[in-house]
Amino acid sequence: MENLKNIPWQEKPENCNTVMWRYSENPIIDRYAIPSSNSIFNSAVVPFEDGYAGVFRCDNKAVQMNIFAGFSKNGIDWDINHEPISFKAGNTEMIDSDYKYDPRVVFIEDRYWITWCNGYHGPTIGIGYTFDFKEFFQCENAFLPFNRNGVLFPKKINGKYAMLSRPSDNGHTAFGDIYISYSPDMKYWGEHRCVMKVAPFEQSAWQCTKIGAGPIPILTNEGWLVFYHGVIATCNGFRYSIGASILDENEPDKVKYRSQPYLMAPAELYELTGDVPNVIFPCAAVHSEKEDKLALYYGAADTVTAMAFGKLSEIIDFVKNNSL
Ligand code: BMA
Repeated sequence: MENLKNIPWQEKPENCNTVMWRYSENPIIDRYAIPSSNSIFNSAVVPFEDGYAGVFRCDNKAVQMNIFAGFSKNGIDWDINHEPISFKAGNTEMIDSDYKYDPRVVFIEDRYWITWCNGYHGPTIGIGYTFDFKEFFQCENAFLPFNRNGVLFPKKINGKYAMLSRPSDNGHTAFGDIYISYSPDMKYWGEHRCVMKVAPFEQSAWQCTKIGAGPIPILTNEGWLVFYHGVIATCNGFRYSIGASILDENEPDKVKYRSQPYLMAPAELYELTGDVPNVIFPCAAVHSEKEDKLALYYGAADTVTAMAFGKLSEIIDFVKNNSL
């Protein structure tokens, strides 16, 4: 379990009756935070040296999607590089990429692994790594197109790397369930198993159209805590909310608990308005088990980056006590 000392944090407001609460100074990253950007959202953060590093999705003013490295002392105020990440060849020479978006980052063993939605004849899951957030290496894509929301587990499970993903189509996919795949070497992926499907409309409509894993799973006493986005197709388009599930520690295709109500749904102005209204999309979380603190990073309305906080123990209890 991680026991970070400098978790970004703000106490729960007195009048708040929900399990998670938003940072009062949201959004933490403005859409124009670097000179080229149209929007900065759906981005990943990880503890690094005496602070934090991140991989940020910055769409430019031609609305080309790419990922950029950034650094922060406190996890809230960020300096994002003005140039996108440039990858060298990792475990392959084939590092084609028409675009990159929705990154996740995790430290495993000796390096920081990055996954993202990689444009290769349509979206699929790109994989790369870095030791220092200066030099980056790109590996083989994990899957065939079309796939999105590739999220690595932070350690090997039964001797293999494990990754959640969401097979999709080439458009604004109107379906989507979460699968798990395993790899002995971060190059060849197989043993694909279904983990979670969309919920029945009449039971939990916020997650009835598609679901996709968000931050890196967190190992707790109950199993793997997985925040995910759930989507409902409304008459005005998709609405993205945030829920959580708990997967079995050693057999993570087994769902132990899954939140029937959402943990968070679009409600603040910066979530309700923007380039794509009514979207909150989590890609990272940092936590301390000892301090019982969790800070969640999410993109808001495909435009800006925001944060929310919660007590780990209360989030776990909420998922257990309100399970589908
Ligand atoms: C998905 C992805 C996300 C985005 C979401 C809502 O398909 O493109 O990056 O946040 O749609 O537009």
